[in-house]
Amino acid sequence: MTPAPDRLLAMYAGMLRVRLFEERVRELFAGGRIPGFLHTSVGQEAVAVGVCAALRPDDYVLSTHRGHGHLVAKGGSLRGLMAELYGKANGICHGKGGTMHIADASVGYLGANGVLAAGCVLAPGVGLSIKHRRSGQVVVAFFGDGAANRGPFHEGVNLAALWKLPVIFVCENNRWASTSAHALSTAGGSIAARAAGYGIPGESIDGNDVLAVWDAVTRAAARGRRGDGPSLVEAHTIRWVGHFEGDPQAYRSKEEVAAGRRTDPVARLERLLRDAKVLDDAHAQRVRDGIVAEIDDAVAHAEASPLPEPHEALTDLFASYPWRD
Ligand SMILES: Cc1ncc(C[n+]2csc(CCOP(=O)(O)OP(=O)(O)O)c2C)c(N)n1
Repeated sequence: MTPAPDRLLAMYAGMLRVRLFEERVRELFAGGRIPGFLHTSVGQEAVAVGVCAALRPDDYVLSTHRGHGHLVAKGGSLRGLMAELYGKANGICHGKGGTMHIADASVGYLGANGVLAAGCVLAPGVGLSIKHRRSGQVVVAFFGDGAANRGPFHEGVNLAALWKLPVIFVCENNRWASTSAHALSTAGGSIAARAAGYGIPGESIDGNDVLAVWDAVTRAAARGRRGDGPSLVEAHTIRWVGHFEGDPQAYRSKEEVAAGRRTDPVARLERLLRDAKVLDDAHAQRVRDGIVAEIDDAVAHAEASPLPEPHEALTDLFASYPWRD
């Protein structure tokens, strides 16, 4: 199955948007403009974009500590996200979520999460709500290869499989869990193969091929919407940058990172589009210029936005319950 040319172009622009956004975030962080501690997803764009391109706008995603790309791909506003990373009052969560606790329910982004594999146990809850409402939606739980070795992954997959919930578990296997190599920390080798233990489909795919990701998630979403239950997709990709910004990466070689860059998912789709005569130099430049202008605007907006007022420190921290007020 191959998407129409306009959808391919949208995937290309989507990946470039994530790439350029994350690269700008890295620069801003290094220059001291963005506070705190953050993880970027440079190199992993095909997973975020391939997954979200296969979803409906009203579908949900549960993200991770490396979640900017997931939010951008799900349709989150660059202005709102950038201002949030700055901790400013105009951010999506009014500056109180930051990189690791941002959420934007308006686009179905139910939250980044600093707790590894937390999305795997939240997803069955979301899936149960979908099932009760018979809304035909699906929910994606993103998690890393390191997170797949935590209990919540197994608990979440078990429950979703038992109750046939419309959940798609998407493992972004970028070969490293912080400083721990996948091969030295993961029994059995394959995370996708763990699906068999729960009686659900598990697929291992090239996560640097946006079309392979889109195809696998399109099928998993159709299965979820039919009421047949969850799927597990293991997308093999590469983190081009440190685990966190400022990571000296003493645990891996420069050659490994250089080899990773040769599998560039953005350049790969660009080549395909150029070969198919769907994209030429002028068009590619227009796409890039448009994205750069949008990022410039998001940075200007974040810089100009105020910090939250001290008296607002406790506002929006707790959900309001309809039966209370
Ligand atoms: C429950 C829990 N344990 C430990 C950590 C600290 N920690 C943050 S990121 C990370 C590695 C995560 O690796 P992986 O799941 O593969 O995701 P990646 O960082 O590669 O995207 C660890 C151990 C945490 N955030 N949560």
